Amino acid sequence: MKQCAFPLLLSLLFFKTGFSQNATIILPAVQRSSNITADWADRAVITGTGTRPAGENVLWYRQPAKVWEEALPLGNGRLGAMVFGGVADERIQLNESTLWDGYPLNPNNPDALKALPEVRRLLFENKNNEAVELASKTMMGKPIGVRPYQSLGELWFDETNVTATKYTRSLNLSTAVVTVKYTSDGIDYTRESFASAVDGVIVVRLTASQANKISLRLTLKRQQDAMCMPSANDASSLILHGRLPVKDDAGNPRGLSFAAQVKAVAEGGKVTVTDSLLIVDNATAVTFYVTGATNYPGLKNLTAGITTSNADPIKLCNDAVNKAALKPYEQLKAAHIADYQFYYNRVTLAFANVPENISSLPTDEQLQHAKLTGEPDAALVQKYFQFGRYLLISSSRPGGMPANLQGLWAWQMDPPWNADFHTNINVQMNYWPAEIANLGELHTPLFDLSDELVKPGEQTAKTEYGAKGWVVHHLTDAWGFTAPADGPQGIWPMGAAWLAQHPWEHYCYTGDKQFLAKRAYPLMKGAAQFIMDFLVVAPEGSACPGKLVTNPSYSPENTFILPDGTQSVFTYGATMDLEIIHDLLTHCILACDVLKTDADFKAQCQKTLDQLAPIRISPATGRIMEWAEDYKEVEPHHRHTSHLFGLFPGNQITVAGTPELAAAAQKTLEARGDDGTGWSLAWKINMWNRLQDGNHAYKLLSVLLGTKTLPNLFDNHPPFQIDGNFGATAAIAEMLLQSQQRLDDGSFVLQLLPALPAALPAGIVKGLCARGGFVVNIEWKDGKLVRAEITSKLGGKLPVSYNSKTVTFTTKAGETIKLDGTLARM
Ligand code: FUC
Repeated sequence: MKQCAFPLLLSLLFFKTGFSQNATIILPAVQRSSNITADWADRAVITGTGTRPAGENVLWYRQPAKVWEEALPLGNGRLGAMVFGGVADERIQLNESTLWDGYPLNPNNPDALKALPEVRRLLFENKNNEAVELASKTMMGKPIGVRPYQSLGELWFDETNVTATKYTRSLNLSTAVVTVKYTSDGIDYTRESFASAVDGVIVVRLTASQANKISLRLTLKRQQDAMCMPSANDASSLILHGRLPVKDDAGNPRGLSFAAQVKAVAEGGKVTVTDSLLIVDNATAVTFYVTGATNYPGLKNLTAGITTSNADPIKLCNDAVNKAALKPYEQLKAAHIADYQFYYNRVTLAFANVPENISSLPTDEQLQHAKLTGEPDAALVQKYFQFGRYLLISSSRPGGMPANLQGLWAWQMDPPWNADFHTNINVQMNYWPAEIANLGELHTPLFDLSDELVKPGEQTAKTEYGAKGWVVHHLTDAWGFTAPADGPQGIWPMGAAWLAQHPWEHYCYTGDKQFLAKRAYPLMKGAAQFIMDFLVVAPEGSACPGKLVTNPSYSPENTFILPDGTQSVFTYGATMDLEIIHDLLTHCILACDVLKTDADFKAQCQKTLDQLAPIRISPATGRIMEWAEDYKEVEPHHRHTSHLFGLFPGNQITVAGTPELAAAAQKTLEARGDDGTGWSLAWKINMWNRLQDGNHAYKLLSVLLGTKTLPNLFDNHPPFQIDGNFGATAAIAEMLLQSQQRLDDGSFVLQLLPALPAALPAGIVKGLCARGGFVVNIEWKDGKLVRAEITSKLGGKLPVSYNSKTVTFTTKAGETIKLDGTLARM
């Protein structure tokens, strides 16, 4: 099926007129039929300047989006929308988080296991490229990669107004409502949009200050594989329906079915639907109820072995819009805001000393100011932090899919890197803010994904490595792909071990032993079982004889120079592997103690840890060595700082506990430099925080906001990739609070303002979470702690530290400890 066809269709969006070579006519939205791209043109001429919308954490602009990366995101965890805010021509691009190409398959390479001993021998004999060649031939998944996450479709409409004044469009982060406002011919027009998790619809409402002034034509579109048509059972709805064309090896169709629906309810005027057009004439107000659905079986079903679903996406859409349309608009909106604020309102952040002349600028100009001055204003940092929380609330809800490389927002049929779940940094980074920013429940889709990967991961472990436990390589999809993908960089069997850090952290923050026993520990144990089978003893003549190392091993995705001047990527015992393994086995041992279980397994973990090759410092450079051999990197400023996993998100390298390693980590960061892709910067900001150097952290945050942030505040790899948003959100929180230091009695030290930058001298944060089950409010001024209020959810010991002083309290569940700037009780 191809995209919807229009009668009298003109095939170009822009077409040159016969009168002048350069003049172009822009067609009204519903007549456009060229390929869908990121670009958008609104025919309206906008004059004058709109005024700043009310509210503090608001993204706002004085012109519609000309490109997708300027549009404003809405999401309810499952449905996503990008609102362009066009006046004459509006585009709302739609996503549904389960719309993945592909199907479950067995991608494991049967040749891998036989080749593994030879690959290992070659690597131990420093014949790195011979190993790369053999592994590339024998170990790669079949197919060698995953299929993409795709856009659901597009809602386009054109209105009669082609001029506007006082134009603004905005996203209010405290209500999750996008508002477009303008005046045309003396009439004030307002459009409000939100994505309701309560009602499973995106609601768009158009109003005008005079009766019967809204007339428009609307259609649903998709680049491929779908048709737009009237609803069979609703005279005011359009449906976009399709099926992905993928077939299995036997030729059976395996693609998901999907649908989107828009229903219009007008006040005054009338709504008609013909072919692929929905027409509203002379309405005073109109509300669109938009939804989408697929027959994806869901992560929980896939985990249970149920790989197909009989769900009818058209019926699902119909039910959702009809149910929503029965409710008054104000009721839908109030329910949406209440649901959203249940999460959002848990944390407030207010930096003082915010310069009003800059903080009142439209967001794109505020960003431009950050770029020109090299330093973001504090209001932008505050907004960026809350935007990160907004994005997680909008793209990761319990029971749904985890946030992918683009959260859930993608306009393409083949987004960059398939908008997949990259497990060698990116999907984990998405969840760094979840606990500290008081959104712990939103972490659960990542655990659901991990659960779903266990069975296929066990199959991969067995087929490719002859190992027990579960393994995930450097990426996965919605269908449980766990084999090596893409190329040699995909032979990185550490994904499960890293993923297993997350449920452990969830336990540390919540103290939920039931969760630890039922969900976290099984994931951790299975990941550790794979690791313990995979590790091998390094032979004499290698860099670490007698020690346990990974082999093959890859420091994502870096290349080094061999002594003979050639380049390679494969090695044994890359430092990141050792750090991830140290993290995992340490946590497994702690979990066994908490749960009083598995003494033998615990002993095995301990024995493995004792024999694991250590992190080493290069005698030549004083930096943390990235590989077992002290190779030079091809790209000294490479974006991955993998060998500092132990600094962040691990906790093996600490300023207080391992000062030599911390100093070497600092040298490593200095050598890697203060630039990078969006996510790379976000990672390094967190690392500088852990080195307690808030000023250096802020320097990199300034680079991120000044150079790697798109006008809509989306992170720019480039291209758009959401991990940098989430990574930097966690980093802003960790400037103010850290709690990773675990004492022998199981309590965690709460460090107040551990990496406060001079650029943020005063402010109040309320509601950050700390390990051990604490909720923390902090006020500071002139760069110094003024007071802190720490509420204990679970009771227990509370060590608090500030400025090298530590005081320990004993708390009862529900109790709030109030402290002054010297940590004395108030
Ligand atoms: C990793 C990174 C790339 C990109 C991709 C999605 O492979 O090295 O920069 O972010 O993930």
